[in-house]
Amino acid sequence: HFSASDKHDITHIWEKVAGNVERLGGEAMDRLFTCHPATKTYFSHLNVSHGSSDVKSQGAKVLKAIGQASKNIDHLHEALSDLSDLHAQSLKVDPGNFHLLCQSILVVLAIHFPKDFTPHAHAAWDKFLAAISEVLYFKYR
Ligand code: ZNH
Repeated sequence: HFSASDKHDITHIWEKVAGNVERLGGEAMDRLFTCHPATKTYFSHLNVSHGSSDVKSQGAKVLKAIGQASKNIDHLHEALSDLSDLHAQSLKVDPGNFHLLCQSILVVLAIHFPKDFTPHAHAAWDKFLAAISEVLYFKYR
């Protein structure tokens, strides 16, 4: 359900993110923890303070997974199957939190790539991140 132009916008912005996953991912996690402090409880074993290396490495992992997903956009369930098991079975992240992280990621993209982040690109990325989230909490049911 992604059009050719959705895919173009997703890939185009991902290529700019790819070389900078620690910084951009860390920023997205920082925004998540600052705006929604309750989300920090899932990471109580990590150092969640602003700019910590744990925050950067967690952010990098999340963005890399999103980059992998962008290359498998027509079969996200298969591509994210292991990650879906992890979130459903071990981490048990409340599904309501996914939307909050997606918002943080969109804000980071908008700030860093203002020219590329057109309304169409915004819509495409919103749809893409929502589709990833859906796969990650699909196995809860
Ligand atoms: Zn998650 C982990 C992705 C969301 C919580 N994650 C993780 C990882 C990845 C991810 C890749 C790593 C894995 C391994 O290592 O193997 N996530 C992701 C994505 C998303 C997410 C893509 C969306 C979009 N998560 C999320 C949320 C939350 C979470 C929302 C809450 C809030 N995760 C988590 C945790 C973990 C993870 C807790 C673990 C950490 C550690 O290190 O321990």
